[in-house]
Amino acid sequence: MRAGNSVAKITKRIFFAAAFAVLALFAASWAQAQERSPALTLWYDKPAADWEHFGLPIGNGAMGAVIMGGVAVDDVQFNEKTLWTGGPGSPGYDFGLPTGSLAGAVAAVQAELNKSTRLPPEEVAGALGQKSPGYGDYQTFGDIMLTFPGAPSASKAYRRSLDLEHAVARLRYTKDGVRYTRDYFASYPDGVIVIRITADRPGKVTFTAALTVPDNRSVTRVAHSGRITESGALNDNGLKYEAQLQVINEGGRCTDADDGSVSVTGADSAVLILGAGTNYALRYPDYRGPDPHDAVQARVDAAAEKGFVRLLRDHEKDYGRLFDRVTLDIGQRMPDEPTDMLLSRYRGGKSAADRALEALFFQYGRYLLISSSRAGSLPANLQGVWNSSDTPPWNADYHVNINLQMNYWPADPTNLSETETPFLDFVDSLVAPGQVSAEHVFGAKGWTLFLNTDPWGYTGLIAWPTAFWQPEAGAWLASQYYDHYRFTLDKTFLAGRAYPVMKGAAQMWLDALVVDPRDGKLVVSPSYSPEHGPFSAGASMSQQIVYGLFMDVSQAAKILKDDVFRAKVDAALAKLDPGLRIGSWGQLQEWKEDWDDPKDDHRHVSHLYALDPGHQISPLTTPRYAAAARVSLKARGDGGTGWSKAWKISFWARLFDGDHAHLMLAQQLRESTLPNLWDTCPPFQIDGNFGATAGISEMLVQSQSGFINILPALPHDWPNGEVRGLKARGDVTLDVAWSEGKVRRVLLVTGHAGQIGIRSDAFSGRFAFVDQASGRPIALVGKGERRTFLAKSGGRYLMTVL
Ligand code: FUC
Repeated sequence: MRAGNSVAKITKRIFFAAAFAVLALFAASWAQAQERSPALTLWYDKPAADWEHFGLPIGNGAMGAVIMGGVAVDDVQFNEKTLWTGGPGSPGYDFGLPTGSLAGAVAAVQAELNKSTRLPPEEVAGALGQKSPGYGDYQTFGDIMLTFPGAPSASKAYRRSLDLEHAVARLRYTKDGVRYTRDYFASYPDGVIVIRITADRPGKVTFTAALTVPDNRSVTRVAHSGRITESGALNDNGLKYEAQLQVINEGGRCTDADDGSVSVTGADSAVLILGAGTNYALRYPDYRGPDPHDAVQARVDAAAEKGFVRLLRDHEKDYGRLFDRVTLDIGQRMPDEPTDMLLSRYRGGKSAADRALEALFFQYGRYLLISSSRAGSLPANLQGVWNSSDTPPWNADYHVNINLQMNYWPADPTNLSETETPFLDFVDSLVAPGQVSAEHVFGAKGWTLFLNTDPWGYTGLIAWPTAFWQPEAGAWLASQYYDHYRFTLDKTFLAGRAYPVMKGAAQMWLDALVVDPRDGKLVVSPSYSPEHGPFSAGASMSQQIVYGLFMDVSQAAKILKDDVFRAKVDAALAKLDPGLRIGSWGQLQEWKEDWDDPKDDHRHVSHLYALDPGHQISPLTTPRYAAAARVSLKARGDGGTGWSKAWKISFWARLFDGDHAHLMLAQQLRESTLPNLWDTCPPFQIDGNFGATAGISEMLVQSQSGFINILPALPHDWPNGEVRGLKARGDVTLDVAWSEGKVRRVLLVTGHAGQIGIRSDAFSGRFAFVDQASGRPIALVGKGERRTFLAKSGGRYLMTVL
């Protein structure tokens, strides 16, 4: 009996062990099978506990949605980027401008500054600040509420993921042996958000779909033939909106209800297609276009007709064409653990799993940019396109003392040039209202704006003392146009779009700069270093921005042969204070006077603008200023908001300190990154995601100084790797491979014919440099680390270390 018993026990044990092993294998392979790109997938084993920390974003530029993934109730919050309160139609909207001219008040502040050198922000805001009635807020459009009767509130085999390589979010769970899947994506080619609900057994899909909106608008909602149409207008400004959700069931029944919801019962699967729009138009001064009904209806009709398979195929093709251009290998290995755990276990880049997070974070920035910035809509705002509130932080607007600019830093370097179109369209549209502001505030020609703007051409002032005054914002944005030209060498763009915007921004400063009685130099006055210190004349950042723009305009005018304007700008440049001074403790001064406090750790390090994104400072050409910038940066420390840390990645990269740049990336991941890998200021603010992606690209390739610098700031923690598809100024696409911290191979694909300069320490050793097409060696001119060669348009040049 005893022996028999133990044999039975052992057999039982073996049986259970085997069964367990099979189950485990099955579970693992199931988990693997559902991700096509495990290294580029964010995933979680629970529904989102809240929108901000755990929601997974999808978007097609104009529309966005956040996937929470509740099993029994799935709340898909969505946005359409033009749905804003404020602007024309909103009580008192005045573009931030008073009725009379402010030029006299500006002159009075200038006179006061000439006497007293510095003024408290409150005093200047008292003289120049404006109330901002009708400024407005970016709005949540509403929610698709999906309720699944009988579904559990939680499920064991639960997985919610976002595949960055295909831009598809997915939810999986099992109940009573049935596996349920929901796929979500936002299609740019078809202009809709698509959800598919399936089960692996027929007849198992049952749910109700409804649309909800906040109560700050009128609403009518009807359901007809599985289509929910919801329309109305915002109470604040009368902006019309419409959303349509088409539910298409395969098998089972679909019923419309009187309350405007649609129910599907016993289907094999169902597809939901959402379109949304408003009667907003990016057109000064009324900002109104046609009623959104026809366009929304046509889009949803066409997508419904096309069907899920073709919608998905075209979406993946469109998205992949952009995303696939860049790959990054820094020696990462993605562990099979949820992304929130990957983040919480992150220890600063020492392990292959840490590097998996870093590489994922880099590509996430590219994913977010493609998803929130495509031609035909507004640019990415403080939250990209994602916002669940009707009163979001900072109105989820366009701050232009760093934030909007930073959003577009990764566009050109990470080969996503097309995503800049909404930014350029938007800034173009600011010129007309910005001319009124330049005239009103300074009595100047040209255009500008100040701290912040909205989709309603707000180019005037607000009243917040420590931030409202940023008159160089127009110049900064205009320099970004020229930088886009430097990447693309697109002369049609330069002549037709960039130059008029740049010239207008420069014109404003030709008129508005004043002579500083201290030294006879031209300065901005009043001038303010963002959100920091007193008002003065000629703060470093103000001067560096205007100086940078004038240099750009002078070069552009030379290319375009606008000699008359070039002469004016060159004459002003000769008298302009460049905003570069080394102070008593070796720091780069933040103000014209040596007021810097070595203990100050403010998040803005604006006086390093000339280092990044400007290019007046470089360790190679201006080593003294670079050393001073380093002293300032060290003193400010490694803290700050998310965007501040992201900026510091680039600062350190441009000082060629890869380890410190990497440390800033680590700080950002540790302290300023939410479990869904959104950057947090706090709160959630997307600029830091974009800034970090740009910063990583700066660590690997730089080209701001007229030549391509290969691996200028490679950290010791990334000894081996390869990046493919980064862009350098001069229309060059690069692949770079390295090992043991040294360049091994560089492929340059040149879009334009001309001289290309390269800097690499590989040139001091043995190397081959050949034209890939012919296999023939190419003559390089120069010595040491810097070489130049004559590239063909469409050329491919390979450098190999021997
Ligand atoms: C700038 C920053 C703030 C915040 C705001 C939206 O003014 O200084 O920290 O990011 O933008």
